[in-house]
Amino acid sequence: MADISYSLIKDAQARLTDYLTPSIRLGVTGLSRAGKTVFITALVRNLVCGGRLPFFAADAEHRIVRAYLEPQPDDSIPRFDYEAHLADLLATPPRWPESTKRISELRVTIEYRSAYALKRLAGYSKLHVDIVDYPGEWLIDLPMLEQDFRTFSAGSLALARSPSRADHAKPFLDFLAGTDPAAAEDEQIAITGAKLFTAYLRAMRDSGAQSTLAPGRFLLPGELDGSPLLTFFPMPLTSEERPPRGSLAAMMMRRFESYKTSVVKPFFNDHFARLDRQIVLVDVLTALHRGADAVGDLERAMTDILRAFRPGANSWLSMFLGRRIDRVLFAATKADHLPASSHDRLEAILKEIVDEAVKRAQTEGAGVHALALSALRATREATAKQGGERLPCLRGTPIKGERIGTVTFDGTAEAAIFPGDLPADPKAALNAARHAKSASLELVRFAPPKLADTLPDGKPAAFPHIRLDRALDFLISDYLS
Ligand SMILES: Nc1nc2c(ncn2[C@@H]2O[C@H](COP(=O)(O)OP(=O)(O)OP(=O)(O)O)[C@@H](O)[C@H]2O)c(=O)[nH]1
Ligand SMILES: [Mg+2]
Repeated sequence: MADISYSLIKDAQARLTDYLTPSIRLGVTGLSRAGKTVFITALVRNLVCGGRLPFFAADAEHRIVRAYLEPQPDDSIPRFDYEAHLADLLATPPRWPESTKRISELRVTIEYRSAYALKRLAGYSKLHVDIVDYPGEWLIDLPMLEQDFRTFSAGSLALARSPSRADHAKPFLDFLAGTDPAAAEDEQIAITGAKLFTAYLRAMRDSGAQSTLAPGRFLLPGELDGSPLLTFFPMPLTSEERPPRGSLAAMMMRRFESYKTSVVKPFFNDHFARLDRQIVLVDVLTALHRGADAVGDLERAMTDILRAFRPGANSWLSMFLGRRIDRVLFAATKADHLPASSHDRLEAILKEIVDEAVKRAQTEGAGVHALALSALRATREATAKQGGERLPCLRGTPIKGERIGTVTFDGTAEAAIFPGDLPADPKAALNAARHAKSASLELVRFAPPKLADTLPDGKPAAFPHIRLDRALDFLISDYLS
């Protein structure tokens, strides 16, 4: 009996301590393939293994005692499968983790020595970092909360008819031209229209588009696949009046509203509005590589995203969001595709894009920051001889099937790649990219580096990265004072 009550008291004490431990909710997002899973896996690995993080103030000041995983506080969110993603990276040969399509969460607890002598008297301090990984496609839905079906349709169709999209949208637009909004509602027409609209969104995404792919669940339906919630499409509404009851247009309008109520609002309330800090991972290099359309699209996407995080004073979101998310970091991922001399330049280009997006979104840019990083460095800097000259290059193992010119890589051989330097002037570089059909940037996908699980002394090995520590510093350092 005494034993039981003792253990109950211990348990209650542990829970109270846990309750009193400060926590920070860190959102990690980015569109499909931006690098979210690799970022979280590498970040957690470097924290728990005491990796080299010289620009992470608490680590540079030797104040981190240890970091470890703990059960997450939210039972209803799937756990981020850190161990499985790690196992992929440590496999022989190493492989990148599988694509993930849903929200997930992981709690890392950091034990540290406070920078303040008084606080140190109480012993080590603790911080829970709750990392929430969610698809950027969901974020792009948030502006829908401010729209009715008429404004959503007008915006969505204007974009579909724009020159860079009209080809992909043609089957859907042709279908729309032959469909009467006043006709009686019909499930089969709704299904056909939604399929064609989704095919257009998918084609845009596959061509590298990063913006206005709303509704986001059309591309990432998950458990909603086939549900009436996703069986609608934008329709031109000519008259100002409500469409007649029982018409196709009324059916689309009803489903649009249900999508907002059943999909977008719960995401907003249960996840988005609870975040303290946010990192948005952006594949800037692929946009630069693809040329003008992709760059224009990236800029539009950044504006949309900023409107979600930094809504203008009169917006619907600002009423609900308050000022909870006080820092947003945009990070250009996969910087290891460039030589070190270009990392600052990539960062400067992203800053330029962010500054302009801040202006366009008519928000203030306070607390918005940009940097370039590689969560897991897959290349090494090297020099190669060419015609008697020594040139800086990158060494890595391109993934099977990747090509440069006439060379196709087999996935096993290492190669020296000359990706080319980014221009020194970010404004000029961005202007050139806005007009270029394709950039002069060589881009091949690399296999993950061969990583050791443990060091010779048996301790777990940290992973190589570029500027991951600076990201961590911006996002959480002030919580570790
Ligand atoms: N070279 C290099 N490649 C990276 C890095 N991070 C991500 N990648 C590449 O980008 C791909 C996508 O990374 P993920 O982390 O799976 O991206 P994600 O955003 O989680 O993707 P989804 O789960 O599909 O939304 C990987 O398979 C790698 O090919 C990096 O730091 N360096
Ligand atoms: Mg993922």
